Amino acid sequence: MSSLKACFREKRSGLVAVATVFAMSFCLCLSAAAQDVVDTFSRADSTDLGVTEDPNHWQWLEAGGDLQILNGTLDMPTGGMAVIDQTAGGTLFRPADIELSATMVSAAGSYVAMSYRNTGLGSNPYANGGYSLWVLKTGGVYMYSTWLGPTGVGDIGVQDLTVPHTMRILVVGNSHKAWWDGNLVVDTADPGLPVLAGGYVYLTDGENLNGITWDNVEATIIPEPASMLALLCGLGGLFSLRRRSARS
Ligand SMILES: [Ca+2]
Ligand SMILES: [Ca+2]
Repeated sequence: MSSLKACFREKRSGLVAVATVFAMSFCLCLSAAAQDVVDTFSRADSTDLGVTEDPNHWQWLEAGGDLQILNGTLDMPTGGMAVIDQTAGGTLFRPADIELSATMVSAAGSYVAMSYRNTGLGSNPYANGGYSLWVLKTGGVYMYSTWLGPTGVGDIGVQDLTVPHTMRILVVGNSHKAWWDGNLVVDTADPGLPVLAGGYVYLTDGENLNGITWDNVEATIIPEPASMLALLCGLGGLFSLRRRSARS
């Protein structure tokens, strides 16, 4: 009888330990997921960009030009730059691994670009350390890395950039992938990657364009592998304990 009690106590303390690990891991992942950015710019026309629509309310920083909310979009003049900055509580948006997407229209139709993991602020993000993905109207797709320079990574044929297109970027470690209107157009690795410390996300007009209109911006921080591993271990431990309980 006493050995039965001891066995029960052991099993219960094991369950508590695994549940604690699981809860902590789950919270870690939730805190990462809670850093989502969503903005459809569905607010009144204003030269003040305000904050994003997700519950975090990230601040938009005008890093170049006078940007404005116009007809439910973010309207960016030549040389304009918008940066997702921080929450009112001071949490910084400086992800390393991220999924990023937006709809964009280029008034002059020359090219469109988004920058990420950028190490500095300023009207020319290419002068900082960081990455950008461009699609040219000629159909050339380029990935710019401070460490490798502009690298042609695809050709998708002539594009009419004066109508809305969607760019989606997924960067994890040194893997960079991009989709254009839902089609995978970049799948490459940057062997020169020196750091994974993260950086700013820019919506960029470049220096010699004629304005871009942005809409439906979404950004999600990809949880660190350590958090994911802890979550999987927690789940695995819970399931194995349940299996053992069911057998005995
Ligand atoms: Ca403004
Ligand atoms: Ca909109």
